[in-house]
Amino acid sequence: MKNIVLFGPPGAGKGTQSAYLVDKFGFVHLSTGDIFRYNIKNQTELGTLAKSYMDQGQLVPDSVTIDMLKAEWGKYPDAVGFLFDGFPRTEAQALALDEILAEAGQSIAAMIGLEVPEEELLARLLERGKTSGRPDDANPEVIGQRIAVYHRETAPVQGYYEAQGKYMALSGVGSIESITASLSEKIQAL
Ligand code: B4P
Repeated sequence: MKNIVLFGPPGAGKGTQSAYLVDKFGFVHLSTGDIFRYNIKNQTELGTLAKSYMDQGQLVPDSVTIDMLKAEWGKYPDAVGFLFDGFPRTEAQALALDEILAEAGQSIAAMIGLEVPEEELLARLLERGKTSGRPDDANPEVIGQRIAVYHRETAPVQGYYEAQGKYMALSGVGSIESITASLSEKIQAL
């Protein structure tokens, strides 16, 4: 089983690329952002809680996010592999993910980080905000906050996987097709 973490700052192209990789490799796609948005749309208790953080550009607390991810992961005992998108976003989440997988005799094969300059991230998210209906994309201040939180809390997760020899970087700038091709090459070589 190949379990991959797709990593990068907000707007790097994680969600965009995941859709193609799922088609190509048959991964189960676990996007914590998508799961939170599903809960917000359906007005669940979890959704109300998540929204209060997401609208401010803050991370949803680790305990809530980890429990949710574990429950989702457990729904796919026959998966050929998982593509984790937007998780782990903190070192505590990375540790928890290793524990969850180890209990099932599994592990992460690689973390692939999409690298995109900050001006480009801001432009992409503002563009998406015009049509996505996502409050966290519509406001430049909230986007700035998300990028700051990424640098402070999420970027160190790269070091966690580097220490295990599992981190690889890839440019997230260029056509969506060319980035999918480069990602696919890396995944096939694992
Ligand atoms: P996410 O849903 O993960 O949102 P994101 O970081 O914006 O990435 P996304 O995948 O949606 O965007 P993409 O880069 O594909 O998180 C949202 C919020 O949820 C977080 O801020 C946090 O509050 C909460 N959350 C989620 N996970 C959490 C966790 N583990 N712990 C705690 N809190 C958590 O695409 C961006 C745009 O770029 C798109 O419009 C796309 O069309 C465009 N684009 C993509 N590739 C491009 C390319 N090559 N060229 C040009 N444009 C491109």
